[in-house]
Amino acid sequence: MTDVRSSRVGSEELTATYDVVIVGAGFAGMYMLHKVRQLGLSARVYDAAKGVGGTWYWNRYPGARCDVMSLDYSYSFDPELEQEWEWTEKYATQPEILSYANHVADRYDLRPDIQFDTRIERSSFDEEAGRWTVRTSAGDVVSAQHIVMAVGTLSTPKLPEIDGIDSYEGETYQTQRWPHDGVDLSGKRVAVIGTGSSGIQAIPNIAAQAATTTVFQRTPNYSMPAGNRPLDAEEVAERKAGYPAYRQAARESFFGVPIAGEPKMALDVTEEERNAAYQAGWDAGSLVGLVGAFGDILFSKEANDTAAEFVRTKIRSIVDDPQVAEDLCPDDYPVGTKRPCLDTDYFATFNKDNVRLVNVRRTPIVCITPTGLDTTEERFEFDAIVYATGFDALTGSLVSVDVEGRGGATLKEAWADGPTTYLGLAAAGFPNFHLVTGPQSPSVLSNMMVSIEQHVEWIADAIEYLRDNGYETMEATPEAVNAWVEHSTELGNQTLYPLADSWYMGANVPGKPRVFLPYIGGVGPYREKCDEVAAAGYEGFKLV
Ligand code: N01
Repeated sequence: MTDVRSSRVGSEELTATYDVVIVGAGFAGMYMLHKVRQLGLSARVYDAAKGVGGTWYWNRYPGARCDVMSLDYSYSFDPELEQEWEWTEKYATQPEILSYANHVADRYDLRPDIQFDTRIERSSFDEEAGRWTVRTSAGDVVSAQHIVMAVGTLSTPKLPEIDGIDSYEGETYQTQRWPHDGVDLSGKRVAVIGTGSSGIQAIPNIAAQAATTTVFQRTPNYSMPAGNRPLDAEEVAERKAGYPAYRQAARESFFGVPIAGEPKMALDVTEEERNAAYQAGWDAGSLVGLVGAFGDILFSKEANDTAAEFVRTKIRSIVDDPQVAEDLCPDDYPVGTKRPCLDTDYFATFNKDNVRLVNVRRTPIVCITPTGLDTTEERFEFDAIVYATGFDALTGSLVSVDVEGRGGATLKEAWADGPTTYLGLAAAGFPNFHLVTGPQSPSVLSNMMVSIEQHVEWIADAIEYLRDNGYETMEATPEAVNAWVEHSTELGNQTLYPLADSWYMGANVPGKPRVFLPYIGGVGPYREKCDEVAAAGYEGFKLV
């Protein structure tokens, strides 16, 4: 047991005691620290990286940029920050977002309470003391009343299960762990495996340098042109002048980005009207441009087919070689049910003489060799292989920490059949264990900044409520968790998402339970539900 006064836990000496331990120094962890400090509480943030920024610290591949507009993908909690910071492009580059993260860390003097280069290895709940004991890779053993898991949703990189992967003797790169000093691929024969958002952003940039670029594609993607451009001073001034109302509209919206007007249904309008709306969505260069064009696209396969065919027609019009165009056309899952992508010249890149597409559905990769890779039909030699093969999303980074809750039960065991949370904020059996943008919350189906701010503020309010009302712990009840999981699953099943083998469904990780991981009830309605729970004295939580 932890005796805070004697600074010991069992036989181990405590190195420190905090009110709150925060795991992760990305946008969630940094804001959480800021909020906790405002409550006058002590906190320590741990992050395995050597700097702040979370996903934007690690994902430095060429072409990495946000695909939510920079004027939306930014904190709203401080009017001075949002007025003073100057975004330069419609979609900010990774370096610009990282410099924003560093600016935030400096502006609120966050660094003294952040310990970099340190992983949380084990956290266990001491029932008698009602506190967590947290052990880090740096040898810290700290006691905390609360743990906030601000670990991000896409933070545990995933390599493909291909035989011989370790035998390769050339240069190997992963988009999710790109070298910080950059990579010079000029004159090299480069393979890229993976055509999700990361691959689709990286491939045109790699192809601009490399002697040859060979893209190994398993599943083609519905990608639209980002239409990136410098921001002009007038639009920035206008947005900044209207920020309070705009941010509020984002909080109340479905995806965390305001969409004007009530959407019509695709099947209620004429083909001309439909295609005009899709064209407008395509031209807008926005993730919600196409999927948000009509209210039934994510719910009706027939409606979805009209949007999917629109994208396929575009791909065929861009790509010169008809067979390559067909291979690039997604046709076995509805548009929007795998994360859509925004690109800059992705499809046109396949018109270059030195770029080749290999459809590994037709000719699967057999193995990686010391000098390249073999498909069922061909032997390839490369100077470098780039893996753009994604993440163990939403749960990977939560269960990789050895978290022991009440009775020594681990989160990994508790979630063996899929995550079970209350509101994506808490899990039964894990008191004072708070999740930021956890599974079964809108998280990855939203503008992450809006969802991060909502969760951080909700958690900070809850911690304050406990303190001010003489409670030590809060814990989601099994009944509340079951009801929320049932509700979240039911909503997911009303959509087309389960039709795709996506990371939303956990389908990209062998052995991971196939469940719909995020919450599709919409950012605004979800926020209302969370606020109601808090207003009712944290209904669904047991407060002790
Ligand atoms: O990862 P992914 P990502 N052989 O999982 C393929 C966010 N993000 O890093 O679809 C061959 O989407 C796999 O094929 P398949 C965004 O939310 C945002 O690109 O499983 N291929 C797929 O093509 C995004 O959704 C931004 O058949 C294999 C690819 O690897 C999420 O991060 C930028 C394979 C993985 O795609 C993840 O994106 C980047 C194999 N054995 C990322 N194994 C922006 O904001 C896997 N693949 C812009």
